[in-house]
Amino acid sequence: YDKPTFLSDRNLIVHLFEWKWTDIAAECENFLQNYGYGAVQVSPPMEHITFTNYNNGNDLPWWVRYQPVSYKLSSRSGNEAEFTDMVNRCNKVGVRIIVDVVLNHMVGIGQKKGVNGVGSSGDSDFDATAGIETFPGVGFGAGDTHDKECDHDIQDSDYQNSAYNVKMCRLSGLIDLNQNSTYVQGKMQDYLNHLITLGVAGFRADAGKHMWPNDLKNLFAGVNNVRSDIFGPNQRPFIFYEVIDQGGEAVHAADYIEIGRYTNFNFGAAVSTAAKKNSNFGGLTKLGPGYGYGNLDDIYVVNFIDNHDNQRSIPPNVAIYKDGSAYKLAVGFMLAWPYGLPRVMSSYYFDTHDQGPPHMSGPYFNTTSPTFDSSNQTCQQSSGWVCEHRWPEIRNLAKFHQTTTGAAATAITSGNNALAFARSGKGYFALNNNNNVNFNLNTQTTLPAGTYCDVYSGELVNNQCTGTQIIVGSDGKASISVLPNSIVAIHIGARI
Ligand code: AAO
Repeated sequence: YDKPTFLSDRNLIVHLFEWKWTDIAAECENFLQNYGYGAVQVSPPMEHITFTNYNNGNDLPWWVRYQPVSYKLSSRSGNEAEFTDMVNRCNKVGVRIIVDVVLNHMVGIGQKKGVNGVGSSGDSDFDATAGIETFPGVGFGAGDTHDKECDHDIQDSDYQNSAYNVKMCRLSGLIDLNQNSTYVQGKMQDYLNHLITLGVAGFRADAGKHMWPNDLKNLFAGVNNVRSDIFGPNQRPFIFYEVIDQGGEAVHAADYIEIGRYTNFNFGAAVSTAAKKNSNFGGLTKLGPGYGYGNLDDIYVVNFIDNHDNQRSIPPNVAIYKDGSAYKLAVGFMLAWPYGLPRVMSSYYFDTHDQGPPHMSGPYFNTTSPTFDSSNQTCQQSSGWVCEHRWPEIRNLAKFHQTTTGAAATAITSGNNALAFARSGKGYFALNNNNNVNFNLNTQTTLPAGTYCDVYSGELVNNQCTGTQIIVGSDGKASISVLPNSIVAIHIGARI
């Protein structure tokens, strides 16, 4: 399950958080396929809770997507026909769909009110017999939960002290399903197999930390291979588990590596700390297996700078789109440094934690589409979508990532808040995180002689470089001067 089911030179995920299926289909065709993005992580597609009167009826929080009501493909992002069309159109241009699957739980126990008309005022929210825990759309009831083992919330101290409670109790009140039951497994397998039949490539298992690895192993063993007409014969779905483990936790990320990859929160934390100038960026050339706690082998990790949760922490402990050049440096490094499978975050602008995606003034459920600047391909701020994945520096480093696939990091230089390395024969990357001094290199690039376009300060447009040009001599050497808080990146795909 740890092998990405992507095209071999497109080992890069973009999380199009809260995008609609129709917009993702167009994005695969119009943009992603051209910049080396291999897969889209989509928001949970199943039927979810909804509110009619949230924020006076003016908004619907994004996190309703993490409260399943049934496994019908009907959500704020679109219906089953639209989902299917998206999967088909993205696959056709070599971009895979990774589905965020919420298997740990159903809705919040306190929020069952209003779902299928159950729990109207007067009922106790915690009274399972009142139908609060009944989900006729999928066929789950109170007996399919962990209520017998634990019918209260996970406590903060459980994260350090009790793996049992983390897995058996409720994650912020969410009705906790029993994945050990063959009946529950069967319902989930039906859902996952349905998605596979439609052509998806794999799954992000939400709240993986809160499920037992052995239950997950049995659950996924009953899931079909991905479609052979798209992926070739005998391919397992690609699966990664959301497990937050930065040390000191009762649940370890390493418990999950037999059954797929895990989300490596250490990576974004380490790179962000450097990008925010709280550690020496030059030290990150050691980033890989064994760096800090829990950075395991390349094949076990999905790396990212920020995700949809921690970009909303106050203040975020990672770099996010609001951090400008620090964010570009962090994401740029992730895309250039050969470790793990990277995932680029793509957001909408937000001011408050719960704020939902851009939508019509009413009904709130109608998410609006990104609009694009025709000259530089970025998303227009007025549409509400940030689209970090389209920022010139990030999209061009995504191309760098693609072009340098499989090439080792060599000629590594660790400077003071600066670093540089070649991707043997394919590219050269240098980063300067100082405020006032240039980072000057006279260095072996490992590249063939020629004039290259720095794809951070510009890009090749009709074979004209809009940024700095770097000349590599016949000995492979070049003089490179990296400006403060900037990057120079050249690769064989952007030679003039
Ligand atoms: C909503 C409401 C709640 C209400 C609930 C039920 O906000 O007030 O009680 O409905 O009615 C999302 C939202 C939630 C939302 C939920 C359901 O974030 O606000 O609740 O949808 O609508 C833990 C889990 C992790 C989870 C994360 C948010 O382990 O799985 O919390 N992430 C996923 C999704 C997320 C989603 C869910 C799961 C639920 O990505 O979007 O929730 O489907 C420590 C622990 C972590 C723990 C965090 C936060 O982490 O180690 O396991 O994550 O705390 O509790 C440093 C530390 C690290 C710490 C981290 C973050 O890095 O080193 O240990 O900071 O603080």
